[in-house]
Amino acid sequence: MISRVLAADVPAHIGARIRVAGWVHRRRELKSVTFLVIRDRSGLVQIVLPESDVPEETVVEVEGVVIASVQAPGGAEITEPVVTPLSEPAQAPPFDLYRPNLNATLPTILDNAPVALRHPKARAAFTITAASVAGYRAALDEMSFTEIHTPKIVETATESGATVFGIDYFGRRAYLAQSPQFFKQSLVGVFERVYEVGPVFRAEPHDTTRHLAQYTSLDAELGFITDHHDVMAVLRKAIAGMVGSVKTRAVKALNLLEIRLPEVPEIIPEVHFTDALELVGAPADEPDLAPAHERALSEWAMSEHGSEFLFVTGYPMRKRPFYTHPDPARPGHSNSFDLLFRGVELVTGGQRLHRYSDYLAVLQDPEPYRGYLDAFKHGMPPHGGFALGLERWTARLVDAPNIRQTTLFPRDLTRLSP
Ligand code: AMO
Repeated sequence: MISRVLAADVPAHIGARIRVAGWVHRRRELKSVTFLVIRDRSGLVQIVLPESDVPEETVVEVEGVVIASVQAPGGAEITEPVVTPLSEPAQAPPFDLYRPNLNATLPTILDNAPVALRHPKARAAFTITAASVAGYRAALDEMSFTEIHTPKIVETATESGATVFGIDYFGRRAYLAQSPQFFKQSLVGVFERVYEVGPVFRAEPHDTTRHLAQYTSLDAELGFITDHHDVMAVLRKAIAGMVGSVKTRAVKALNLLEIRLPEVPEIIPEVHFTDALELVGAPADEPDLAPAHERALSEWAMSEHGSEFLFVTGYPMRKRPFYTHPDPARPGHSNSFDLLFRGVELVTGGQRLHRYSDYLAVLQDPEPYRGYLDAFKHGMPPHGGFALGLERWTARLVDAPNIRQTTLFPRDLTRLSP
């Protein structure tokens, strides 16, 4: 059998007999001729034949001769084809995959995710996600971080106790990990610099456009820092690596979605939490930033610094988890930060407590954290880290109004399938 040629490479084979394989993306019947557009992972190619009744989304193999054709996508088409169906669809999708956009509501798209994701634009967002992760890994590898894989079934909540999923673990109470927080901190004691790309779980009680019950967290943690600014410098490099990777690996997706990638400034502007409240006109005793504040601050960063990224530092200690390191110079504030990107919080991070005695001082009941605290008993360097929400990142890159559009199979308050 002749070997398979990808759709995008067909124009390079004019005059040759070739074999392509894929899905019937579109069937167009004219009076005396039928056009089948075949879709594979590389793109589309047109087949011309006298007649055909294969329905769209049939999986086919086609052998035929390539000729130049100015009207065909890519400037070439396949004639004299022998079309062999490999799998016939049992049902037509509830939308036309060949139209420029999926004309369906978000619930319909999500209910039919396995087929909706075949739409070139729906799929493109996920090639951008994949390129982002490749860039993240490359950037951290370059900075001599070690990739780790930590348990997702855990003994205690790490973030807010309100958003943890409890499970039955052989008759004991266990939880789905909200973050690899404790593990990544312990492993600084082993590798000094670690990162993880993995799923995390949040029992988010609200139905919002930026929260999922399961999302992908890009975590990092590093030792021997002076303060959170060392962490922020690593994060900047990681994001520059992600943008650079998308630029080179996801060219087709970028063009298809007409995406404008952000510039990552050499120095990302930074504003202290107290000044941020003042900038947005919020009361000085406000413990956190509301989504509207984050949008306003992003606008300010753009107009004042020409940056789509903004670090907000020094969040109040009372709103940060117990492992957060206080700011020695500003009582009540922490050495922590959020990174805002295009109006939303994309990353949270900061310096952590690193002495065993500090943890004993902040934890009313250290018993549930015994496993975690062991690392600190045996000596831990000053350290810190961050976590970036992957689906939020892609949503902001492709300007998707809802995070579910950049999640393959979203999990939320009501959705458990597909
Ligand atoms: P935090 O809880 O702020 O921090 O989460 C970090 C980042 O993860 C994303 N994110 C979410 N994305 C989708 N759905 C959700 N429900 C959701 N919740 C959070 C956001 C957020 O900025 N352990 C700390 C990180 C650290 O300090 O290293 C943590 O998990 O983009």
